[in-house]
Amino acid sequence: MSRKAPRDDHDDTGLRVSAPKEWAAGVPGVTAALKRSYDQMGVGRTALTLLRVNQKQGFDCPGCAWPEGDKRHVAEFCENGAKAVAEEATTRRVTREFFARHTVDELNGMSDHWLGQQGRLTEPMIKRSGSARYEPVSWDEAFALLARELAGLDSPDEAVFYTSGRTSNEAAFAYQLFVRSFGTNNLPDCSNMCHESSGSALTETIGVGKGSVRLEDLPRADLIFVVGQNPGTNHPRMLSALEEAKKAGARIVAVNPLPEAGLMRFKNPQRPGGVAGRGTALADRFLQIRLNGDLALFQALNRLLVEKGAVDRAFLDEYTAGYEALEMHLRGLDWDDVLEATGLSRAEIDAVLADVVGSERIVVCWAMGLTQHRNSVPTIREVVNFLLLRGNIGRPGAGVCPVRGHSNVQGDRTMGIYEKPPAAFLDALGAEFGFEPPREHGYDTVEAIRAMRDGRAKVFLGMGGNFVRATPDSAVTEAAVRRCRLTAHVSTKLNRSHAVTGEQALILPALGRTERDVQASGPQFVSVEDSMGMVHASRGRLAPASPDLLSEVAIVCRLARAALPGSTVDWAGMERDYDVVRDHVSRVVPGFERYNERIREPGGFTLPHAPRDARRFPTATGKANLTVNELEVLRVPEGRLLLQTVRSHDQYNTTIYGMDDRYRGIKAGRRVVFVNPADLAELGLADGATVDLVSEWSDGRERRAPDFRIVAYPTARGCAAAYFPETNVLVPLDSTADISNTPTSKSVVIRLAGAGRD
Ligand SMILES: Nc1nc2c(c(=O)[nH]1)N[C@H]1C(S)=C(S)[C@@H](COP(=O)(O)OP(=O)(O)OC[C@H]3O[C@@H](n4cnc5c(=O)[nH]c(N)nc54)[C@H](O)[C@@H]3O)O[C@H]1N2
Ligand SMILES: Nc1nc2c(c(=O)[nH]1)N[C@H]1C(S)=C(S)[C@@H](COP(=O)(O)OP(=O)(O)OC[C@H]3O[C@@H](n4cnc5c(=O)[nH]c(N)nc54)[C@H](O)[C@@H]3O)O[C@H]1N2
Ligand SMILES: [Mo]
Repeated sequence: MSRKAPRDDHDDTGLRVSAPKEWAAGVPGVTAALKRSYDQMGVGRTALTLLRVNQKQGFDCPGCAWPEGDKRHVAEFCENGAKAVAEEATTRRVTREFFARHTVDELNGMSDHWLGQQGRLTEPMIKRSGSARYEPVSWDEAFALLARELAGLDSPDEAVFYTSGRTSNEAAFAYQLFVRSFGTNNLPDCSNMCHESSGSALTETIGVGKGSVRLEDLPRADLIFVVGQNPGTNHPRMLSALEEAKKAGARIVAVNPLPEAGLMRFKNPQRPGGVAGRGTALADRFLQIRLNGDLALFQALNRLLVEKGAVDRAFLDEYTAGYEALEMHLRGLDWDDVLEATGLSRAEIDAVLADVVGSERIVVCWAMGLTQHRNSVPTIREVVNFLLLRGNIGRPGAGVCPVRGHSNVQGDRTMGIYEKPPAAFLDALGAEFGFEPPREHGYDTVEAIRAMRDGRAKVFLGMGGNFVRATPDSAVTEAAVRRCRLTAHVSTKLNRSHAVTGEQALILPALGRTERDVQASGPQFVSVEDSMGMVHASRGRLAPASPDLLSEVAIVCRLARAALPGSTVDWAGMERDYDVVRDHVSRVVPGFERYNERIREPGGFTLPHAPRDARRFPTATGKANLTVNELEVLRVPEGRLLLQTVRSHDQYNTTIYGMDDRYRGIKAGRRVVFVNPADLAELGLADGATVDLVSEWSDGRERRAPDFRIVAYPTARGCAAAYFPETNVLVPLDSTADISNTPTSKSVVIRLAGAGRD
């Protein structure tokens, strides 16, 4: 086979590896952020833009969904937030001349990094049937084409409407209304690949699919678990909150196969103390767990709590259901399984148990390390058991804290971006707009790919995101997308989804968060919901990247007018004045009463959360449900490793900011695979060798990602790590989490092949 990896290692010449860092943030963080901002935006624009991030009169940082809190610093951003802003506020532009110079196939030959570095999209573009290139198209013609293709389908269910998590509440609400007025619930979103497992587990157990912790709970906690999360890179502002909690006396337990820099030690760039010195040691305890070992860990802790009688009887009796069954199940726990699955010693587990028993108030935070496995939903249910056993939900300083990814992914779901909408939501939507919304559940992300692959879906519209690159099984997904009659993307930046297209393709360039949004009634603002259920306004200040951009709200409303000529919805009014959208929301979505009034209060407002606010659990039993979760040890065949696909420090999902992963000691390259030195010795492989990653799955098909450099790294035994999206080709489409259907991007069985081996 060919030894060449065409588009990804493009930029990898000069890869350098050094020892991983122990600490995160601090001065290098700020310097790196400013340097990248100057490169992309120049000095004046950098100052103007970064000072507005997350201020009460400014815009919401597009980086992550971590909340802002009441006391804002002058510079309420982090290195990676600054990179996200610089990516959007860049002064580079992709013009019609650019598209005339490059065929679509040529663009597909370029790396993700190169595509993103070309700058902001500036005008609508079309790739017509049979043409090799994009050419300019008017907005009206673009909407007319979409309308024609949608009208030509045999059923509305032959169209797929994807959403990424940066879309504002206003745009998301209008979008789902359009899609349901058109007649389908095919509304997959990035959440299907992200925190879907959290939503599934929390809805079943506590009745609300969102976290129960607010920012002010962290400093009140005695013990905080950070499980399957790398906040130093992905939620850097969370480190300040953890530092504050520590100062107030909390202990922190990090559970992770990798010793992630930010969890070990933190230098706060917002304070003078952060500049010099060693910073704060954050984690008091580091449990270097094997991939997929968390269900076993929490089940073991629960077993010990029950055995010792260290449970909160009064709470369990009053608020929960299912204790007897859980107790019986836990008594049958097999300790050999626990030690094998976790890779931890009994002494390590006993030590954490002592922390737990000595703590009145406990918070568990988690992210993708828990959600992207086959048993993710049972794992998160077991975390809920753990908290419920000692009454740690619905009181200050305690609770569940799933840390969301995209800055408005939680809000989009609240606004109805969901392929399985609850009946009450559809009833309210239908009553408000006088129509009968479709009731049948739609496709999630994985099902949407299958439908396109099998010719059951023919038109794809993406509201943000990078569908072909973020999804699993890249070869399968790309072939599926290519079968469509039309693929269209509402985007700010060029990405691979513009280069892997259906027969016809549209690029619909949108305003970003940082930009002024002026409609016929005057300047507009939008709103977003953070990871902790706070809703607040976001106002851009920069001049738009091009005069031909439309806001996402305007794009939806104009598309709806073109595609739904008989619609009685006041699309023009919603486009004219976003207050009109918010008025509708206030009557459809519970918790948004007086939306327009409360969103104008400084800092916004908090959505109600029954378990958090009143220990009320709106579940089937009316109580918080303890659950019985079968422990199956994920055993990997001889000579194989379990691979997790992670983010480097220099990327935002599929957007590659740069080629370094500073905290893990990687410079100028991304095709690396991190493996424990003891595993390398057993496999007879050496640090620095080049191998192919070959994924082995029960369908018998081999999936291969060629040419990765081995990096000996202190990860847990039997485990490997490599960056996504280069490794998405290895994740089988049908390998998904039970119940949530999330691709298992954190447990892929691989072998290392090449250099004379296969
Ligand atoms: N700068 C930046 N910020 C981001 C993003 C970005 O790409 N760049 N992406 C945003 C998005 S959409 C999201 S969802 C979040 C993602 O935030 P994270 O979830 O922090 O992102 P990942 O890089 O996927 O890291 C997964 C972490 O879980 C650990 N892990 C993996 N498997 C297991 C396991 O089985 N058990 C345990 N205990 N740990 C495990 C990994 O070692 C790693 O530390 O970040 C958001 N913020
Ligand atoms: N193997 C593997 N795969 C994964 C993951 C993993 O850990 N491993 N993580 C998964 C997760 S957690 C997620 S959330 C998904 C992410 O999936 P997506 O959300 O689909 O991907 P992104 O890379 O965040 O999308 C980036 C694109 O969004 C567009 N964009 C940015 N800002 C805006 C905006 O304001 N408006 C509009 N209209 N467009 C905008 C830009 O054109 C940019 O190119 O990936 C998933 N895929
Ligand atoms: Mo995500």
